[in-house]
Amino acid sequence: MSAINKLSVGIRKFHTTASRLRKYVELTAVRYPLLKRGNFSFLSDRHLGFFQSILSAHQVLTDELNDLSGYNVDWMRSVRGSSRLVLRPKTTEEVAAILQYCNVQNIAICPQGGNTGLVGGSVPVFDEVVLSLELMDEVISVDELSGVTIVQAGCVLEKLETVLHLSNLALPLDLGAKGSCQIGGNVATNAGGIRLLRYGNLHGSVLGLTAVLANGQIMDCLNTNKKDNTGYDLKQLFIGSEGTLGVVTQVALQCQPKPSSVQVGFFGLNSFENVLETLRLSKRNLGEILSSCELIDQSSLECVTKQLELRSPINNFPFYMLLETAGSNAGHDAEKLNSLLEILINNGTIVDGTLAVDSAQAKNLWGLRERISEALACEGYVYKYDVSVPIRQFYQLVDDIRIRLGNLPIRCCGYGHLGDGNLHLNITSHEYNPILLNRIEPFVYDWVGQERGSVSAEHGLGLKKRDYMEYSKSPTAIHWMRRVKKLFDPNNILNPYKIFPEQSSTD
Ligand code: FAD
Ligand code: 2HG
Ligand code: ZN
Repeated sequence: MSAINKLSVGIRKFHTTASRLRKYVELTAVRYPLLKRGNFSFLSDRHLGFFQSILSAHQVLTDELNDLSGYNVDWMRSVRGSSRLVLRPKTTEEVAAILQYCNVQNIAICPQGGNTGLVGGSVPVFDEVVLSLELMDEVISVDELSGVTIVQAGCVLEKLETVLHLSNLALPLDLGAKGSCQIGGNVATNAGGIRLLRYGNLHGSVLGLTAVLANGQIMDCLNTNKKDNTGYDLKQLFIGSEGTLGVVTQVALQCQPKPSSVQVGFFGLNSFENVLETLRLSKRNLGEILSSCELIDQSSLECVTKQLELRSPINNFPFYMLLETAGSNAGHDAEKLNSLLEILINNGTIVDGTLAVDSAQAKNLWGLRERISEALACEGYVYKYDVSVPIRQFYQLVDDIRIRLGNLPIRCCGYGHLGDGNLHLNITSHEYNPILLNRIEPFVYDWVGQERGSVSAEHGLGLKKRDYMEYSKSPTAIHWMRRVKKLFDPNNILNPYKIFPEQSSTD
């Protein structure tokens, strides 16, 4: 165990460009004046004294200027809370002691992982105490034979990936934020990412977890068996619960054999019909080795190349696709990909493209896709929509919103996990513009609702999407979700203001 933790793995915290950091971030309470602070206790010296008595000095941060600002602002720099305290427990027991006390004292808590969430869920809205998992970053065990890996929730995804590679294993999930996001945050958001097509979502890959409930009780669901039908599978409740039902402290993951052969191709296409045909034939011809199928439109590529000074091997296509295969036999995999490409090129579906010859090239191609969010953030304020839509309608929403918005925004672009029907529609303007926002919303949600899509495919609801849950969930489902929340957290101390719309007195 300890051998794993002693490994020095150089994890790159994925960088934030200086221009973004300079951007002033309005307080959430000011930007959203209708939000009302819940009837929670205000932090007192007595409370602080208690936390200082159970944690060491470096686990209790109170310096607003030097320590707290990064925990109060989200990655997008779009919401800002005013917490005066960050607690950094190291063990499940410390988390339990904190929550037990907060529950009795009526202190609101905002659990925080790597703070890469995109829906305003990971930072306080008002003065909630931030409970950061960042010091709980140990890889507890890795079993090469079964692939079962147990890890503390605060472990950064990229560190875990590096450790797993040493045992010839691979994670079942991967995402552009892997240099900063934590496995606990991934579980709490049920993060999707670029491998979901191959391995499915975390409801399948998480074998077990430990969560601390609002009252401080430790719920041990750290199952490591592949099969376990002994009653309700309670761990599933915490996957995607966005810190509102409990704090995840440990996770048991089903990992996969590391593929020995990976191929990455980047292609230009002249129409969305051709995109769909490429998806159809890729699924059919590549079968089990297809590991990613991503779409990038012209505007997204233009943004990522311009803002981050990246170079694309091909240009001037309305659509680009990034295909990846991952398998165990290089010759066999290459044969499959080549015969697919032969068909697609001969029938004119793919016009131009390139195949990475080594891992450095593959990384560069992936950069053109994975760094789009970062590039968009350089343009100013980003209106982000992460929707599931029927695959034939995948791009229609981007076309429709462009017509609707005219030249109000800087850019409307669409990209995403085509193979999973998950579109990332992004719109940018120099700064936050409520008039533009009112042109976009609720239009986008109505559009998605009519298609019976999902208004949040993978990022969750957090603060920003909480009022739109009803577009994708029935009133009965929402009613029972509220009942579950009440059962687990009767005092509503865990991530208040998130996921659920404000309840009217008649609800
Ligand atoms: P945070 O952002 O800190 O928190 C997210 C939510 O989880 C919050 O509600 C928080 O309260 C809660 N939480 C965090 N840790 C815990 C815990 N231990 N217990 C209980 N609750 C907790 N998302 C995708 O799904 N797919 C992608 O491809 C993807 N790509 C991204 C690329 C970039 C560049 C960025 C910036 C973000 C991306 N995201 C993506 C969004 C984000 O990275 C994921 O949602 C990620 O899972 C969040 O993990 P985190 O550790 O940063 O959690
Ligand atoms: C991705 O797939 C992430 O790159 C982020 O989910 C999407 O920023 C976005 O809209
Ligand atoms: Zn995504």
